[in-house]
Amino acid sequence: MPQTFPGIRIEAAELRIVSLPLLTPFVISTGTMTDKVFALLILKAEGLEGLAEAVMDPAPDYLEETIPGAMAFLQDIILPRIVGQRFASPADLLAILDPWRGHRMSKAVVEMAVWDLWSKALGLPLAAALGGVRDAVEVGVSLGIAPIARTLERVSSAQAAGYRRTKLKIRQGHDLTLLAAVRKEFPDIKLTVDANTDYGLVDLPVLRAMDDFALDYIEQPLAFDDIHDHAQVQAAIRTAICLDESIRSAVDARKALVAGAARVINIKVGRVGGFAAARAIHDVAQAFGAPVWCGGMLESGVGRAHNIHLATLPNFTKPGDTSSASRYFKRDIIQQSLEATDGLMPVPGHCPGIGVTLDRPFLDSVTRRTEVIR
Ligand code: OSB
Ligand code: MG
Repeated sequence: MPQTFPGIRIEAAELRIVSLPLLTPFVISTGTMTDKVFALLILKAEGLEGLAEAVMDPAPDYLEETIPGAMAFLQDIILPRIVGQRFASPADLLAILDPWRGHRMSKAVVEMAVWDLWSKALGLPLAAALGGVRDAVEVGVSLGIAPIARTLERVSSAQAAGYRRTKLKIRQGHDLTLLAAVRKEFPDIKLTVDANTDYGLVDLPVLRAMDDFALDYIEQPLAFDDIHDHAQVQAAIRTAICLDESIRSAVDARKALVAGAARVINIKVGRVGGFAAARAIHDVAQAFGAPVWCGGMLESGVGRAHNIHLATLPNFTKPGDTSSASRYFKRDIIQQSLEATDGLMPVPGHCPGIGVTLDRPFLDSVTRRTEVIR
């Protein structure tokens, strides 16, 4: 008699706010981060724990969601509807999450924790449950805005470490001079830039001038909520545009690719609402022949592990942002170390699911608040 999988019944949820100091402040066009503050969700079911890390910031600078807003939405609306319920698979969750508008980052943390739990219940690595095809993923570095001399040193150490691509954060006035300096010292490296929405259509001459630097792509030059104007820019420059902030769903991806607003997409599972949305975007891009890559939000080991498993899907053909955790933190909240060698990040496989385990005493020491939903 074949056994039927009974599903998993979620008994309780623990929602924490964690704060980890960053080794180097991370500067992008919209602001500076000195500590990585995030919500961590632990779902408990039949002796197993499903873990996930949320990617919204304390303030709505990168996108609209915030940690205080997420805490309220999760505690008051989502988690009470999930605790006590049995789920045959993560797809069952969507009926609870879909009716609510927006809040993709908050929905993602719940959906991702259920994926971890479900793959643990099945005894599978998350990558296998998702349909991944690799046991290690290619990664590059994302370098924050800094004086040019400092950036040159950081590019040099990233090259020495074997990272497969260097992404430079840019903003108005910190762009072409930086690129000229980097290209002079490193003529052949795989190089990209990320503007985090700092430019407008009036800046077309600057964006077009970037064609001289053989960039693999320009990430998110224009507004976070815009697809139309990106198509105008893409039609006027040779370099590929990669959209990050503007792609929230598979529908957005279709619209952007039909409109010619981008040729590459940065997928962040924690931003788009979870693995179902991330896979749907991946599939749409693949159908259009557009490569995707896995972005990051300076995650701790929990979010980093989720990102690595996601990036094992077949159309993640460009290096992602999931570089070694030791570049960000002195100490991580997990027991394993997530380190890349020669630009390859192995898929963590210490246990089923996301393949990493919490360092409880250290996690407790960096937890600022804990809420339990039963
Ligand atoms: O746009 O990709 C981005 C970090 C914070 C907010 C936005 C972005 C980023 C990164 C960091 O680029 C990627 C990483 O190293 O995790
Ligand atoms: Mg980006």
